[in-house]
Amino acid sequence: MSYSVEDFYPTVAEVDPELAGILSLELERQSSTLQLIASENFTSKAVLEATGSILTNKYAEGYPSKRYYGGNIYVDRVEDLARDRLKALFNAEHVNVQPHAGANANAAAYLALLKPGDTVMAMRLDQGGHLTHGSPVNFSGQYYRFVSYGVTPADGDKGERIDLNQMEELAKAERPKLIVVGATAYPRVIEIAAIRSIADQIGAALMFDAAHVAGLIAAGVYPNPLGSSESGRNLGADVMTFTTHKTLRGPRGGAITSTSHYAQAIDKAVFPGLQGGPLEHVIAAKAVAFLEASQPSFAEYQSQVVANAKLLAKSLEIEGFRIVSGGTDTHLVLVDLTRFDPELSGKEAQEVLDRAGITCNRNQIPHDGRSPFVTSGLRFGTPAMTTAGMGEPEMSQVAKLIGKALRNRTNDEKLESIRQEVATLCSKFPPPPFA
Ligand code: DSN
Repeated sequence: MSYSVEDFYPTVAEVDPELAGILSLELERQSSTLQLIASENFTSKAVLEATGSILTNKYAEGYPSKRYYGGNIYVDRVEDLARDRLKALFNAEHVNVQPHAGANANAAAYLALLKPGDTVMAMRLDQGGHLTHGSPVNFSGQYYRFVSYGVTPADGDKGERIDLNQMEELAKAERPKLIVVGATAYPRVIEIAAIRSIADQIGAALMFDAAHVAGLIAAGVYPNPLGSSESGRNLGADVMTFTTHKTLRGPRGGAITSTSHYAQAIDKAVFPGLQGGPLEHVIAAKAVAFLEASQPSFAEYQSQVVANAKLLAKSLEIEGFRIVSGGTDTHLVLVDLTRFDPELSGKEAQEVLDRAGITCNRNQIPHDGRSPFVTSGLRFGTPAMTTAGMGEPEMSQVAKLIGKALRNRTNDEKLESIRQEVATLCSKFPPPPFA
């Protein structure tokens, strides 16, 4: 008897109507409200199918041809496919597609490059850095000694850039073993060459956390920061970690690329250092996403993501908001609410926008007087709604809806009518899996 893969996919509705009901509500939410969280996207149907595939049944500890379990003849082919495609996508000497998430990828990079207690220099969390860049509540801040750099003061569209002078002084004073760049809320391109030269002055390794911008890099709309150890002096990062589900538009997960110099250390750190069995169904979906990201249409998509973010920033400025760094070079826009209304916190603004069908997240802004739980800012991103087909005219409409909702934040009737406007707009742009 032979089976086709379809035989293995009874619907959730048949097996578990309770869960199916919740999934339907979430589907309705995703397709009738605006998804403006900068770290989210809509994957393709092919990525969804691979993520839900029978590969979830298989244990495969180890790496292709070096597994600790039998029966991996096809799993090896899947993981090799993902690795080869990722290598080509980023022109990388070495790749590891097993990290379960971006945080795991960062943990593995630290495990490969550092010993507990070593000094690491990374971006301040309130100026764009990530929890895994040394937050005291995260393993990174507990096992390593982090020192932090920040951004320059606000100065129209020239300020709030990574402060290279501060970075150089701090590097010379603290002599970190590793410098980490890359951020979760930094809208500008990071100039890797200048930072590489700071790292070289003190003999530090350089890691680029590309969680947010990996898709932009794959498409060539953001410079590839990964260096090479095969061409003499390394002019870029030694290691690049990233997530596969943000701008890269794949399944939830992480990955690492590095120069060949760090290949063995990275692989040993991911397994057996940090993780057990790899999620081969997710690795299959990563393979699909890497293939999709290598197509010309993906480059067009990412150019539109950036064009939409630039227009969204300009339109929000017209609505009376201050835009951190005066604009954006990427997929994200960081809004300072204090000029719009000093009384309005990021927390309240996020909750009001949720009621109006506009999903985003509150975020600290540089030198924020409010805590990370409250904040004075909002972060918006264009990857998801660009996938759904929105362009610049819609971004200007979205900015107006945001301004209108926040100006009418105590008026329930007004918020409900904005929610209807949002639903009408979204109905014209169904994301691909629902189209
Ligand atoms: N979830 C990521 C982001 O939103 O940027 C951080 O982990």
